[in-house]
Amino acid sequence: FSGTLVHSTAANRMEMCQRRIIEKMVHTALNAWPESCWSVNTVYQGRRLNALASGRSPVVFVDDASCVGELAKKFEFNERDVITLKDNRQFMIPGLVDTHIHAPQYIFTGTGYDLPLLQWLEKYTFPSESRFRSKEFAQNAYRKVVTRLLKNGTTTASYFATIHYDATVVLCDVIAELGQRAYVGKVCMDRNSPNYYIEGTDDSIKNTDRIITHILGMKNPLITPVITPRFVVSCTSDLMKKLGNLAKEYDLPIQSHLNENKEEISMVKDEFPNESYTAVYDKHNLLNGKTYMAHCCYSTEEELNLMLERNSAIAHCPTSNFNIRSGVADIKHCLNKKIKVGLGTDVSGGESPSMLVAIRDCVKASNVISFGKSKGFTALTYEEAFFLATLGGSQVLGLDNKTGNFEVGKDFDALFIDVEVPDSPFDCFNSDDTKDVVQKFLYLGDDRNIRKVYVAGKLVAGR
Ligand code: XAN
Repeated sequence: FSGTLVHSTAANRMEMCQRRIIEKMVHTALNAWPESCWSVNTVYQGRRLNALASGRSPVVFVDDASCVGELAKKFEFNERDVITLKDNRQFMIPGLVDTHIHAPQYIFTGTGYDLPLLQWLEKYTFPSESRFRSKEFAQNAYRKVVTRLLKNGTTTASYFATIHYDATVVLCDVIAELGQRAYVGKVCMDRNSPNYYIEGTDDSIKNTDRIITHILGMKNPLITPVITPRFVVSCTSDLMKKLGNLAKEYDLPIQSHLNENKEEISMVKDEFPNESYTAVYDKHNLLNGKTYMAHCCYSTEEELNLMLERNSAIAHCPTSNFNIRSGVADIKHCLNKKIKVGLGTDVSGGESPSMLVAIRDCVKASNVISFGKSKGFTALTYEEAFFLATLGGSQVLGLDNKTGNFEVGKDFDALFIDVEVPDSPFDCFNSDDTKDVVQKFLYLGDDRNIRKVYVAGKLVAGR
């Protein structure tokens, strides 16, 4: 088993070669993965796999090292950009997509799991987020969280920042410098919040408009602004309406929280007794094909149907749902209904910045759901969870034309995995077949196994 990965600025000129080879690769992948794996072409691993990619250029594969040699001469590849995949202990997977993470909450992740959502927000979250009024503080914290995510293979992340404009600019600058693909939202909240961490409705709108203008002005194709009302509990109707207008004016994605915790839901019910939580967002023009909502643990059939009708998506955050004892979302049911679903770490509700943990907890959450189901129910498989962490996530963010798998024409967002690094946290044996090796990595691996991380063809982490 051998292979070579090449980066070249000339790669996009090789369409003829591409097509023949991609067919071969897909064939190999189809043979290697069972039908239950929805993303059959997301793991390319096998005899003499060679991937060819370039700067921001499309993904191209070649299947033969000697062929790469010829192409290298013709297109002047840089030797430095050639990786040889030694055997089935080294493989490439698409970059991981975290559809829901609170960047500022990284400062207290791993602590404070003794309280449920609303009390957790009050005691731990709001005091921590308020510290981002200092740009200097933000600079240090945001550099750490983005670096940590890249190291763990998160090539795309959808961030909640804080209410602060300046600190959100800092987050964008750090993301741009470190080369991640990201959605960034300045958090909006004008009620039910402590006086040290709240904004007026007009300020919230003004600063959202400013951050949108700033991000669009960066002209960085990897960074997108996202409209971010914290949740109904902390936003007035006036604020939500105005945010709905901004989303429409700029044609932007929208992210928020929905049906996470019973106490939260009853607060919304008290205020809007005649409509569902989901319908409240809808009424404020915040539920459309570019909307993705975190959690949805308690969404009713009627609410899921409304999401489906609007083509809105779910950011499933099982780790957080377990930690702050919110609930468990029946994601199998949502997928059966054809609702788009991705995975989120939800740091710091979720303690780990690693999407591998989200993948594992996604399977476990589905197992928990299965306890209350009758015989015919099958829980989500790890392959399905892997799909949610890659292509599923990119669909949620509307980025599936750019990332999520290695389809020819997409950007090269990829992880080079090595399960036999000297400090690997697990062991493989000769009898392990290819699928077992990938499964072991998903269940037991960590950032030590992620040797190189590429976003749009650029090496952004690794050695
Ligand atoms: N609802 C929330 N849920 C969560 O998991 N984290 C948060 O920060 C938050 N804010 C509102």
